[in-house]
Formats: sequence, C-alpha cells, structure tokens
Amino acid sequence: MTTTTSPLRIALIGTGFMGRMHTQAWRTAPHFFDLPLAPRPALLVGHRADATAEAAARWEWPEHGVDWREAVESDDIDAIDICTPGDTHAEIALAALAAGKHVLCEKPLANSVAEAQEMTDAAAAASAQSGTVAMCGFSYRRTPALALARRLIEEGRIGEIRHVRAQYLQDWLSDPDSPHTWRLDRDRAGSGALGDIGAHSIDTAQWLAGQHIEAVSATMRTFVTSRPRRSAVEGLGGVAADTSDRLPVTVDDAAAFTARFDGGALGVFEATRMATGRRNANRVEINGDRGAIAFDFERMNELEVYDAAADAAQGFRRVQVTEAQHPYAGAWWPAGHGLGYEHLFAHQVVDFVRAVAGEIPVSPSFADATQVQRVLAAVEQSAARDSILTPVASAG
Ligand code: SOE
Repeated sequence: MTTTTSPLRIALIGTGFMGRMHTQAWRTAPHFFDLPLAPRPALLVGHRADATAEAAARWEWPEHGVDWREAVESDDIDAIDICTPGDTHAEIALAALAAGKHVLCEKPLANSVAEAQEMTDAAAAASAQSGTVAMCGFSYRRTPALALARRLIEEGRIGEIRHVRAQYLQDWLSDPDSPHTWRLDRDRAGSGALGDIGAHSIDTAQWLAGQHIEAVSATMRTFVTSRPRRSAVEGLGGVAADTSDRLPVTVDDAAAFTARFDGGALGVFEATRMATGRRNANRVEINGDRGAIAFDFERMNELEVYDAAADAAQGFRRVQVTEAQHPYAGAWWPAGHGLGYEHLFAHQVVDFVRAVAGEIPVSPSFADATQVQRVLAAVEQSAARDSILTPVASAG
C-alpha cells in the first residue's frame, strides 16, 4: 500500500553555522522519523550571492537567492526557517506570519522584549487566522536526556523543586585575539553570552522546572573590549589576519545571576564564552525534596538521576539515555550507540512538522521564548544597576 504525504516546502534564511545545521536536520529527520508531512528543502536565502550559491550547491538546495522577501511572498513556500542574526528575526518573522507561513526562528527570539512580544502577538493572530505555527529554536529541549529529565520531573519523581543550577560554559572567545563576529555587536546580537547561551539555560530551566523566573539579581562582565577584524570564518570564531585592526566589543563576555522562581525554587545561573577548557558545557542540575537530576551536554547521552528513597546508599545513578523507550532515541541507532549535537536539530524538525500537522502543541512557542526574553532583559537591567550588589567590607 502506498500513502501520499503532503509536502512542507521550506525556505531557509541564513547560511552560517545554524543554516548548515538546519539544512542537515531537514534532510535527516524524514529518513529516521515517520512524519505527517514531507519536508522539502526548496529555497536557501543568504546575504552574499556567491557564498549563497556555493552553499546551495553543496547542501543541495534546488533554489537560492539573496532576498528573504521573495521567500515570504512565494506561493511555493509553506514554512520559513530563520537562521539569521537576531536583529533580523522580528522583521522576517512578522512578514512571514503576515503571509500565512509557518515559522521556525532561531534563538534568542529577538533583540528586545518589545520585538519578541510583537512577534508573539503576530503568531497568535496568524494561528487564529490561518492555523500557522511559530516555534523558537531552543534546540536543547530536544536532547533525549533532557526530555527524559522533564518526563521524570513531570511524573513527580524528584518532588518539590528547591534548587535550579544552570551553567553554560564555552571558551571560543577566551583568546583576546580571537576575532570579532556579529555575536559581539550589541546592535546585531542583542546581548553576548547572556542571550546567545544563557538564553538556552533560562529556557531549559523554566521548561524542566515547570516554573517561571520572577526576579533576578545579576552581574555581567566584558573582559575583552576590542577584537581584531575577522578575515576568515572558522569554527565558532574565525581567523584574524591583522590583530591590530580592532573593533569594539559591545556585549557581555559573561553573565552570572541568581533567580527566584514563581514556584518557590532558587536558581543560580552562569553563562560565559571564556571558560577555558569548556567547549560546550551546557549543564543543569535540579534538586527536589525527593530526588534530583543532573546533566552536562559534554556527556549528552547520559542523565544523572538521584532518587532519595532508592539511591541513598550510592548517590546519583548514570542513566544511558539511548534506549528505545527514551525520548527520540528509538528512531535512531541500537541502544548504547549514542547521538550528537546535530540530532537535536533533527528532533526540532520532527516536532515542528508534527506541530504544523496539529499532532502536538508548539513547544517552545513564541510566547515561551518571550518569557525568556523578559528574563534576559531583567538580568541586563539588574547588572546595569551594579549598586544592588552589596560590597563586601574590606579587611582594613
Ligand atoms: C555559539 O555560542 C553557539 O553556536 C550558540 O549560538 C548555540 O545556540 C549553541 O547551541 C552552541 O553555541
């Protein structure tokens, strides 16, 4: 018996790291998951014609261009996948929603709460009018181990949550001569480590705990205030041919804050791209009155679980989250063979397509991402008023 699955024609905007990652996801997901719609990568849009043509050829996008408006206005496109710097998210998403397209938008959703709220309102209106879906790409929600953690927490396995401890540690900016990128420009990125990776921690923490952050006390630092102009892109940073030609850094290198959750939990957060030796240590630990979970993305196939009643004599147990019954895992390899970073994006595509087909709720919605944006704004506001930090009395 043959069944016909309707296509979901995708235009992807952005040819950087995330553009490459999302391309991979659109192609891989249908190979491993039974989807209600068939994703069809249709149009790749970049901002430089030569680089976009090259990317489209290598990544096998049938059409390419340099004007995202063509994608939004095209009758041959159903969904817009936004992988551009933050300063363009709102404009593209608003136009796409107005044109009745589904939208998947990279994180953080926007560069300000006002923009994020406008996007959320537009998403609600478009959903009511034409059933469109708008999702934000907080990809770590799709880590099998974190999805399992959420399942355990929802089942009440760790009891009432007291502590949420989240750190996102990278080191790709620890060298002061590591080049400037758009991520170091406040006008383009909104903020630095805070919005780029701290936003993931905030989203993960609120999603896992099932509570919202209602108050914060923060401090932020920019350790390196200028960086050499980039001459080539390589990895997350790049290469600078001339280290004396420098551009100003207008965002934070690191942010740290404590938080009070509306369900009573106490949170401690840290985000930095200068933690030497830590490449992508996205960590979270949550302690409840009956148990705890702990996770570190550098060991992404494992979840540490502690059940106060059963594990008192041994402490945390390490669960290999690669069994068929674990979230997402059954679609891939035999148990124990493990997944990597790119699988999160394949899972994101799966959940996006299922949400478009009405099979599951949109998660995270633009409204969820706007709540994250409010926390980012509160952290910046708190850090700007450094006076709220109480000085420690000097010994003399
Ligand atoms: C750079 O810090 C970055 O690519 C982030 O932008 C991503 O969201 C994170 O998943 C990996 O690191």
